[in-house]
Amino acid sequence: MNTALDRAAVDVLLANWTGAYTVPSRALYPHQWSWDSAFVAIGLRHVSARRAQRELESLFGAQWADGRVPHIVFDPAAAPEGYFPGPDFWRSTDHPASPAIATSGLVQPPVHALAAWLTFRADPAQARRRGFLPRLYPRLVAWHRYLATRRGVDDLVAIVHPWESGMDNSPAWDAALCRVEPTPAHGFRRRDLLHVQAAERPTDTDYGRYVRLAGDYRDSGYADRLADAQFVLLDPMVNALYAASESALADIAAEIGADPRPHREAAERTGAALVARLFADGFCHAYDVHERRLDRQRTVAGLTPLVVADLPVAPALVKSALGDHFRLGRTALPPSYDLTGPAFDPDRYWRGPGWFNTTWLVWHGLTRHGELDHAGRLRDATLTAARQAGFREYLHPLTGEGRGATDFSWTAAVVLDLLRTAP
Ligand code: 9WN
Repeated sequence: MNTALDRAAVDVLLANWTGAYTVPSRALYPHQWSWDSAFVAIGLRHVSARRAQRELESLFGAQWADGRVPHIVFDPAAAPEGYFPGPDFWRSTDHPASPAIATSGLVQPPVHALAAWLTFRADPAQARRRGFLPRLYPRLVAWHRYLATRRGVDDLVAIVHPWESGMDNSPAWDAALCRVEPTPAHGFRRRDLLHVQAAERPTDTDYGRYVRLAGDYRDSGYADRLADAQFVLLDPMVNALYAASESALADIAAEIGADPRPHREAAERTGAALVARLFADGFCHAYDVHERRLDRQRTVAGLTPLVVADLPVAPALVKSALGDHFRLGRTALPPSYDLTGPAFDPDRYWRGPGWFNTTWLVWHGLTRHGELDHAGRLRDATLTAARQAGFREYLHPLTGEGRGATDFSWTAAVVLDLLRTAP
């Protein structure tokens, strides 16, 4: 049975490969997305280590001169009306730091160094022959430097738009978004609703606010003046991935003969700040920098700090994961938002459905902390969910019914990784 699932996952990755990278979904997302490519590389390395390297190299080929890795790299050959907001909205090529290819100006969670290290480990001899890590390392360092300097808030990294969290309409952003005046719905044309039912996507009001924030950021020249920005949040998942990726950068540095110490120290500093600032009541929460307030709601992002090695609060997070809010191992997939929370909606995008990439992060974190029984049960449940629903973008977390796009790349990739790496 696993052989059929394995073959089907490989087929999705091959079908979504463009020759240089993998689109998340042929219909809904016909360009390259930043954190999608990192998850794709983690799965693709089992099919072709070279292709997985290429996936990351394509993305970093569109890195800006200021170090930012854009959240979307547009395919110049794709129809401009295929995705909104497209190149005409972002106008990246007007900016002196942007590459020649059109991109967005926002970023996404920094999973890349972790993905690069796992990709290297899939075939070290071949990666060394191609000079994969020596070429990528300076780019990864510049990316992290951008986050630390332009987005840094006391050893943590801030996001300036919900899209930067990867969990676009998470209830953790509701309070901050309330302060943003939405662009009226007649001011833009959504394309996502051509492919997915409206009840499974963000609302028009959410979109109006996303467009307003992104447009203001663009009009500031993508300047990262955090004091003036309307939305400045510290997200536990972004910071957990930053810390885990700094640890991966330490491993990469040691492999290529560079100094790993600054990366180990950065990982420790971010891990400690994450606990000090974002941990409360057995859970990690988002923090609103302007309001100086923790949002006490629980989202799956608050469990992902398990990916940080030696996290002192890991036992508390495992306990929270097993409790009534997430029922780890007793749902089809861990929900993206608290099952008992006031905003829980099992169908709508990041407000309840289970997602495979965040599930992989929780699984990876449990494994890192030696919680092998829980990790094994989560893996089995995830494979069952994929067998039943196919490689959907997200699922009803309790029934396991598929939602969103079909043949979704990171779903196939992380399922493949669970099949190939776990015992
Ligand atoms: C906006 C591509 C991306 C993911 C995000 C997910 C969704 C985009 C959208 O799709 O966001 O970036 O149009 O909804 O929320 O995590 O990277 O798969």
